[in-house]
Amino acid sequence: MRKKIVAGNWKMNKNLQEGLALAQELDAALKGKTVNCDVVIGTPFIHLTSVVNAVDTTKIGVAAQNCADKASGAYTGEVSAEMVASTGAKYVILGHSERRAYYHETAEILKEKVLLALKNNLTPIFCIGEVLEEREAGRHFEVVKSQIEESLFDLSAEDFSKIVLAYEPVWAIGTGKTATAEQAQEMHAFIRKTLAGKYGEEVADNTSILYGGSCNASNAKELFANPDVDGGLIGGASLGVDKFMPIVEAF
Ligand code: 3PY
Repeated sequence: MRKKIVAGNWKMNKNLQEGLALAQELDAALKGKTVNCDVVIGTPFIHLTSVVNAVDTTKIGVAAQNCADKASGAYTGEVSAEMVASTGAKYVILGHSERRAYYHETAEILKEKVLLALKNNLTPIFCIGEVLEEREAGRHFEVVKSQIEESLFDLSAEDFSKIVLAYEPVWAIGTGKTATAEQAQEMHAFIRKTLAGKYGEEVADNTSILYGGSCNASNAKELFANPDVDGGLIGGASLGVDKFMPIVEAF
Protein backbone atom coordinates (compact mmCIF):
# COMPACT_ATOMS: atom_id res chain seq x y z
CA MET A 1 0.00 0.00 0.00
CA ARG A 2 1.42 3.38 -0.96
CA LYS A 3 1.91 6.03 1.68
CA LYS A 4 -0.26 9.11 2.09
CA ILE A 5 2.01 12.10 2.73
CA VAL A 6 1.47 15.74 3.56
CA ALA A 7 4.76 17.59 3.15
CA GLY A 8 5.37 21.26 3.88
CA ASN A 9 7.74 23.23 1.68
CA TRP A 10 8.75 26.26 3.70
CA LYS A 11 10.82 27.64 0.79
CA MET A 12 13.04 30.58 1.87
CA ASN A 13 10.89 31.59 4.82
CA LYS A 14 11.43 31.70 8.61
CA ASN A 15 14.72 32.51 10.30
CA LEU A 16 16.18 29.81 12.55
CA GLN A 17 14.28 30.86 15.68
CA GLU A 18 10.98 31.22 13.82
CA GLY A 19 11.44 27.90 12.03
CA LEU A 20 12.28 26.10 15.25
CA ALA A 21 9.21 27.57 16.92
CA LEU A 22 7.01 26.48 13.99
CA ALA A 23 8.43 22.93 14.08
CA GLN A 24 7.91 22.73 17.85
CA GLU A 25 4.35 24.00 17.52
CA LEU A 26 3.61 21.35 14.89
CA ASP A 27 5.24 18.69 17.05
CA ALA A 28 2.98 19.70 19.95
CA ALA A 29 -0.10 19.69 17.71
CA LEU A 30 0.67 16.12 16.58
CA LYS A 31 1.44 14.79 20.06
CA GLY A 32 -0.98 12.06 21.09
CA LYS A 33 -2.87 12.47 17.83
CA THR A 34 -3.35 9.76 15.21
CA VAL A 35 -3.28 11.11 11.69
CA ASN A 36 -3.84 9.13 8.49
CA CYS A 37 -0.75 10.30 6.63
CA ASP A 38 2.98 10.78 7.06
CA VAL A 39 3.89 14.37 7.89
CA VAL A 40 7.03 15.95 6.44
CA ILE A 41 8.45 19.46 6.70
CA GLY A 42 10.90 20.84 4.17
CA THR A 43 13.03 23.47 5.87
CA PRO A 44 15.96 25.63 4.77
CA PHE A 45 19.32 23.83 5.16
CA ILE A 46 20.40 25.76 8.24
CA HIS A 47 17.30 24.65 10.15
CA LEU A 48 17.70 20.93 9.54
CA THR A 49 19.77 19.87 12.56
CA SER A 50 17.83 22.00 15.06
CA VAL A 51 14.48 20.86 13.71
CA VAL A 52 15.49 17.18 13.67
CA ASN A 53 16.58 17.53 17.31
CA ALA A 54 13.45 19.41 18.34
CA VAL A 55 10.70 17.16 16.96
CA ASP A 56 9.60 13.57 17.35
CA THR A 57 11.03 12.28 14.07
CA THR A 58 8.80 9.22 14.23
CA LYS A 59 5.92 11.67 13.64
CA ILE A 60 7.54 14.36 11.53
CA GLY A 61 9.96 13.57 8.71
CA VAL A 62 12.38 16.37 7.97
CA ALA A 63 13.28 17.31 4.39
CA ALA A 64 15.86 19.54 2.76
CA GLN A 65 14.62 21.54 -0.22
CA ASN A 66 17.63 20.80 -2.41
CA CYS A 67 21.04 19.15 -2.45
CA ALA A 68 24.12 19.46 -4.64
CA ASP A 69 24.61 17.50 -7.84
CA LYS A 70 28.17 16.68 -6.74
CA ALA A 71 29.21 14.40 -3.91
CA SER A 72 31.82 16.71 -2.31
CA GLY A 73 34.65 19.07 -3.11
CA ALA A 74 35.33 22.63 -4.18
CA TYR A 75 31.75 23.81 -4.77
CA THR A 76 31.48 26.93 -2.63
CA GLY A 77 28.07 27.39 -1.08
CA GLU A 78 26.72 23.96 -1.97
CA VAL A 79 25.32 21.37 0.44
CA SER A 80 25.75 17.70 -0.42
CA ALA A 81 23.22 14.90 -0.02
CA GLU A 82 25.59 13.29 2.46
CA MET A 83 25.60 16.49 4.56
CA VAL A 84 21.80 16.61 4.47
CA ALA A 85 21.60 12.98 5.58
CA SER A 86 24.10 13.59 8.39
CA THR A 87 21.63 16.03 10.02
CA GLY A 88 19.07 13.24 10.41
CA ALA A 89 16.85 14.58 7.61
CA LYS A 90 15.19 11.75 5.71
CA TYR A 91 13.84 13.48 2.60
CA VAL A 92 14.97 15.95 -0.02
CA ILE A 93 12.70 17.95 -2.32
CA LEU A 94 14.24 17.92 -5.81
CA GLY A 95 13.27 19.54 -9.09
CA HIS A 96 10.88 22.14 -7.69
CA SER A 97 9.84 24.45 -10.53
CA GLU A 98 11.42 27.42 -8.71
CA ARG A 99 14.78 25.64 -8.84
CA ARG A 100 14.28 24.62 -12.45
CA ALA A 101 13.33 28.19 -13.44
CA TYR A 102 15.54 30.40 -11.25
CA TYR A 103 18.60 28.15 -10.79
CA HIS A 104 18.53 26.51 -14.21
CA GLU A 105 18.35 22.96 -12.93
CA THR A 106 18.17 20.71 -15.97
CA ALA A 107 16.96 17.13 -16.25
CA GLU A 108 20.62 15.99 -16.26
CA ILE A 109 21.49 17.93 -13.09
CA LEU A 110 18.39 16.56 -11.39
CA LYS A 111 19.30 13.04 -12.41
CA GLU A 112 22.63 13.43 -10.56
CA LYS A 113 20.90 14.88 -7.50
CA VAL A 114 18.46 11.97 -7.38
CA LEU A 115 21.30 9.44 -7.57
CA LEU A 116 23.21 11.16 -4.77
CA ALA A 117 20.10 11.45 -2.62
CA LEU A 118 19.37 7.73 -3.02
CA LYS A 119 23.01 6.83 -2.35
CA ASN A 120 22.70 8.66 0.96
CA ASN A 121 19.39 7.01 1.86
CA LEU A 122 17.35 10.17 1.43
CA THR A 123 13.87 9.89 -0.07
CA PRO A 124 13.62 12.30 -3.01
CA ILE A 125 10.32 14.16 -3.32
CA PHE A 126 10.68 14.76 -7.04
CA CYS A 127 8.63 17.63 -8.49
CA ILE A 128 7.24 17.74 -12.01
CA GLY A 129 4.74 20.01 -13.69
CA GLU A 130 3.96 22.07 -16.76
CA VAL A 131 3.85 25.85 -17.20
CA LEU A 132 0.66 27.62 -18.28
CA GLU A 133 1.61 27.91 -21.96
CA GLU A 134 2.27 24.16 -22.10
CA ARG A 135 -1.13 23.41 -20.59
CA GLU A 136 -2.86 25.85 -22.90
CA ALA A 137 -1.12 24.23 -25.87
CA GLY A 138 -2.36 20.82 -24.68
CA ARG A 139 1.23 19.65 -24.05
CA HIS A 140 0.96 19.05 -20.29
CA PHE A 141 0.98 15.24 -20.45
CA GLU A 142 3.93 15.17 -22.83
CA VAL A 143 5.92 17.66 -20.68
CA VAL A 144 5.35 15.81 -17.42
CA LYS A 145 6.15 12.47 -19.06
CA SER A 146 9.49 13.73 -20.35
CA GLN A 147 10.41 15.28 -17.00
CA ILE A 148 9.92 11.86 -15.40
CA GLU A 149 11.62 9.93 -18.20
CA GLU A 150 14.65 12.22 -18.45
CA SER A 151 15.56 12.35 -14.77
CA LEU A 152 14.21 9.10 -13.34
CA PHE A 153 13.77 6.37 -15.92
CA ASP A 154 17.39 5.24 -15.82
CA LEU A 155 16.78 4.09 -12.23
CA SER A 156 16.29 0.41 -11.49
CA ALA A 157 12.79 -0.55 -10.32
CA GLU A 158 14.22 -1.03 -6.82
CA ASP A 159 15.61 2.51 -6.75
CA PHE A 160 12.57 4.02 -8.40
CA SER A 161 10.37 2.54 -5.70
CA LYS A 162 12.13 4.84 -3.18
CA ILE A 163 10.95 7.99 -4.98
CA VAL A 164 7.95 10.14 -4.05
CA LEU A 165 6.57 12.25 -6.91
CA ALA A 166 4.93 15.64 -6.56
CA TYR A 167 2.87 16.99 -9.45
CA GLU A 168 2.95 20.75 -9.21
CA PRO A 169 1.45 22.60 -12.18
CA VAL A 170 3.64 25.70 -12.33
CA TRP A 171 0.63 27.92 -13.09
CA ALA A 172 -0.77 26.97 -9.69
CA ILE A 173 2.33 27.84 -7.65
CA GLY A 174 2.14 31.06 -5.68
CA THR A 175 -0.75 32.23 -7.87
CA GLY A 176 -3.63 31.19 -5.66
CA LYS A 177 -4.89 29.10 -8.62
CA THR A 178 -5.28 25.41 -7.96
CA ALA A 179 -5.81 22.62 -10.43
CA THR A 180 -9.35 21.35 -10.07
CA ALA A 181 -9.74 17.98 -8.41
CA GLU A 182 -10.51 16.57 -11.88
CA GLN A 183 -7.38 18.08 -13.45
CA ALA A 184 -5.24 16.73 -10.59
CA GLN A 185 -6.76 13.25 -10.80
CA GLU A 186 -6.42 13.16 -14.58
CA MET A 187 -2.69 14.01 -14.41
CA HIS A 188 -1.97 11.72 -11.45
CA ALA A 189 -3.66 8.80 -13.22
CA PHE A 190 -1.61 9.58 -16.34
CA ILE A 191 1.61 9.64 -14.27
CA ARG A 192 0.73 6.30 -12.68
CA LYS A 193 0.03 4.80 -16.10
CA THR A 194 3.41 6.11 -17.33
CA LEU A 195 5.14 4.47 -14.34
CA ALA A 196 3.28 1.21 -14.95
CA GLY A 197 4.47 1.23 -18.57
CA LYS A 198 8.07 1.42 -17.44
CA TYR A 199 8.21 -0.39 -14.08
CA GLY A 200 5.01 -2.46 -14.01
CA GLU A 201 1.73 -2.16 -12.10
CA GLU A 202 3.12 -3.02 -8.69
CA VAL A 203 5.75 -0.26 -8.62
CA ALA A 204 3.23 2.20 -10.08
CA ASP A 205 0.61 1.27 -7.48
CA ASN A 206 3.10 1.69 -4.66
CA THR A 207 4.40 5.12 -5.73
CA SER A 208 3.05 8.06 -3.75
CA ILE A 209 2.12 10.95 -6.04
CA LEU A 210 1.49 14.22 -4.20
CA TYR A 211 -0.30 17.27 -5.55
CA GLY A 212 1.27 20.70 -5.05
CA GLY A 213 0.36 24.21 -6.05
CA SER A 214 -1.75 26.40 -3.80
CA CYS A 215 -3.07 23.38 -1.91
CA ASN A 216 -4.66 24.64 1.30
CA ALA A 217 -7.13 23.85 4.06
CA SER A 218 -10.14 24.63 1.87
CA ASN A 219 -9.24 22.50 -1.15
CA ALA A 220 -7.17 19.66 0.39
CA LYS A 221 -10.13 17.37 1.16
CA GLU A 222 -11.46 17.51 -2.38
CA LEU A 223 -8.00 17.01 -3.91
CA PHE A 224 -7.07 14.13 -1.56
CA ALA A 225 -10.37 12.34 -2.19
CA ASN A 226 -9.10 11.39 -5.65
CA PRO A 227 -7.89 7.81 -5.98
CA ASP A 228 -4.50 8.77 -7.47
CA VAL A 229 -3.76 11.79 -5.26
CA ASP A 230 -1.73 10.54 -2.32
CA GLY A 231 -1.27 13.80 -0.47
CA GLY A 232 0.18 17.24 -0.96
CA LEU A 233 3.34 19.30 -1.17
CA ILE A 234 2.26 22.45 0.58
CA GLY A 235 3.81 25.89 0.13
CA GLY A 236 2.39 28.96 1.91
CA ALA A 237 -0.09 26.97 3.96
CA SER A 238 2.75 25.06 5.64
CA LEU A 239 4.01 28.24 7.32
CA GLY A 240 1.45 28.19 10.13
CA VAL A 241 0.23 25.24 12.18
CA ASP A 242 -3.33 26.60 12.04
CA LYS A 243 -3.22 26.32 8.23
CA PHE A 244 -1.11 23.15 7.95
CA MET A 245 -2.87 20.90 10.47
CA PRO A 246 -6.26 20.99 8.68
CA ILE A 247 -4.45 19.76 5.54
CA VAL A 248 -2.77 16.96 7.52
CA GLU A 249 -6.21 16.09 8.87
CA ALA A 250 -7.85 16.21 5.45
CA PHE A 251 -7.25 12.45 5.04
C1 3PY B 1 3.19 25.75 -3.52
O1 3PY B 1 2.20 25.23 -3.03
O2 3PY B 1 3.19 26.94 -3.84
C2 3PY B 1 4.42 24.97 -3.73
O3 3PY B 1 5.24 25.37 -4.54
C3 3PY B 1 4.67 23.76 -2.94
O4 3PY B 1 5.91 23.22 -3.21
